[in-house]
Parts: sequence; C-alpha cells; structure tokens
Amino acid sequence: MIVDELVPVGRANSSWLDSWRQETDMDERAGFVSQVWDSVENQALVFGASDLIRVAEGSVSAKGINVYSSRGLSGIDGTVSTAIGIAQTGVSVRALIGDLTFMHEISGLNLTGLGDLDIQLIVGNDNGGHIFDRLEMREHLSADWFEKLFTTPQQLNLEAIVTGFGWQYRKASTASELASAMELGGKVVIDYQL
Ligand SMILES: Cc1ncc(C[n+]2csc(CCOP(=O)(O)OP(=O)(O)O)c2C)c(N)n1
Repeated sequence: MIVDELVPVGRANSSWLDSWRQETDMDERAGFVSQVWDSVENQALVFGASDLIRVAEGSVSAKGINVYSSRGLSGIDGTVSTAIGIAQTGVSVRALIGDLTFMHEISGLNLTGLGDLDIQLIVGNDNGGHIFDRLEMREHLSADWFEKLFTTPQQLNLEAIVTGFGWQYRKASTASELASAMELGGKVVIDYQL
C-alpha cells in the first residue's frame, strides 16, 4: 500500500516513556549494586539502610559472604561507624551506602588512634534521598517542595572533606572506573555517580 500522507488522530499517550525511564534508572542501580555484590569475596559487606539494599534484594543472588545492615530504629544513623567497627576486627570491609547516609555521619571518618584499616565506603551518589521517590507523596507535591522536604540534595565538597580526614577519594561513574577504584587498599571513599 502506498500513502501520500499520515494524519495523527487524538493524542499520543506518552506514559510508556516514564515507565521506560524508570526501568533504565533501575537497571543502572541494579548494575551498580550487582557489581559491588559480585566483587565481594573475602570482605565483609555493609549495606546502608535505604534504597540500594532494596535494589540488592531484587537483583542479586545469594552467596556465602558476611553481610551486615542495621534496621529498625537505627535508620541511617551510624552506618559509617558500623563499617569502621567491623574493619577494626581485622577484616576488610566494603560498605554500600547512599550519599545522605554517608553525609549524615561524616564525622565518623575521623580515625584518629584507630591504626590501619582496610575499608572502602562506596557511596551511591544520586544527590539526595532516592528512597523517597517510592512515597505516595511523590505524586502529590510539586517537584520543588518534594526536593525541599524529602530528597534534600546537599552541596558538600566530598573530596575535600574525605581527604581532610585522611582517606583516599575516587570519583567513579562507570563500571570500569568503579572496578579500578575497588582495587585500592587502605581507607577509600568511592563516590559513584548514579
Ligand atoms: C537517623 C535517621 N534519620 C532520618 C532517617 C530517614 N531516612 C530514611 S532513608 C533517608 C535518606 C537516605 O538517602 P541516601 O542515603 O542518599 O540513600 P538513597 O535512598 O538515595 O539510596 C532518610 C533521611 C533515618 N532512617 N534515620
């Protein structure tokens, strides 16, 4: 059949676009979490209590490693110190935590008097609390108010803060950058851009 002209009728429904975008976002987060999960062999793994542990629940397979996470009243508080406490027992630690969880306890980076530790704090940096996107409130507030009240993105110079506390700092935004940052020994913060 040959046509000379196509005439659109009615309005196109673009809701598929939002669902596709969410899926792409989810794939990226699942890929990031899976890469960290798969990399762990002899280390202990600490999960912060927020979105990434939920992504892990839905995307990684069981394996025989030691995994720690605080739930209930502990919230996001004390996650950095929990990871450091585990590292003080002499095991090597990888912690996967959100950016707000990390910043909430930034003074926990002070390791004065604690000696050498082998610890990587891997920050899934999505510029605020991504977990709140799951709230019903997301549909009812304007983007501005939602950001002000829930997402609360921060403007801190993480590199300056982290190096000021004597840790190594690496920014990563790809799987290969993350892989090479995870090769580093000692005290490392990996700022992974989600
Ligand atoms: C001590 C404490 N204060 C506040 C909260 C509420 N809270 C739960 S998750 C969260 C934000 C977490 O954001 P982030 O660490 O960036 O992780 P994301 O959800 O983006 O992965 C907050 C503030 C909490 N759980 N504990």
